Amino acid sequence: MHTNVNALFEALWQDYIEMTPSAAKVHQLLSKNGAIINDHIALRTFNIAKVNLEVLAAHFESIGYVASGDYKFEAKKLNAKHFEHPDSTQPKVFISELLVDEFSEELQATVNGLIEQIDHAATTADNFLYSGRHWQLDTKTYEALLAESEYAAWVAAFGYRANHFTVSINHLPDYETIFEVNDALKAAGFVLNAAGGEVKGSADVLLEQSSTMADRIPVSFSDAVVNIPSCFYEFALRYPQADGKLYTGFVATSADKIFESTNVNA
Ligand code: OOG
Ligand code: NI
Repeated sequence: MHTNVNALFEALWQDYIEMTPSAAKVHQLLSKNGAIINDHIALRTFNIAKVNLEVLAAHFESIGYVASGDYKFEAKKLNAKHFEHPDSTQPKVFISELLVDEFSEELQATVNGLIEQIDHAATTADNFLYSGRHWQLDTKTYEALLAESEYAAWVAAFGYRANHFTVSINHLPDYETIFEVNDALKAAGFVLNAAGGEVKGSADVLLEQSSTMADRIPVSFSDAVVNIPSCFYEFALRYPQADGKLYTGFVATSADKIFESTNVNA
């Protein structure tokens, strides 16, 4: 496991921009007058003991991150937690896991078959969180997963890596509102996730979020190379709580729609 927070995020970022060609362009567009501060990153996994949420979380807990919120997504059959670092300038981390046992016998058998192919030692290696796929996958299996769960298909195709980075709008000198950010993105030709409206949340819930639709990149399956949605970029504006500090949690009804930024049939 990494011992240095910055080294871990730098490695996650390098992998993420390889998966997400638009991210470097968005980063450039928004960072004209200064560095970008990341609000959070997100990772996805299956709730199988070898690779569950806790296994991913251990990589962050070992460098000081603390579990700070629990979320449930009943329709998508997902659980999630978010983690915070004592140094509040470090990105928050949102980790979700698919409740595999709530799906068909076929999906369970497929996912167990993928996870069995991972070398156990790989899950605690320095690079696990940006190590990608550890298994063979053919297009038929990908399509079968997709029919039951967009999320399952995404993890099967991409494995372990940041699903998105999130720009903190609070720290962008040139933008006051999320609408200004969205307008700049659309004017530059980026496509936003409109599920539930382009802006998820509101000042009332202390968090507004928007995201691009995931890029499509060529992915190698065992039988073909196919363009499928990879990763996306998110934008978050946080509001102060009664105590004056910015809200640091997530909003499940908004997150539910952010997940759809990697949908294939969007
Ligand atoms: C996570 C979706 C939720 C947020 O900021 O609410 C999320 C995912 O797509 O893996 O990131
Ligand atoms: Ni997010």
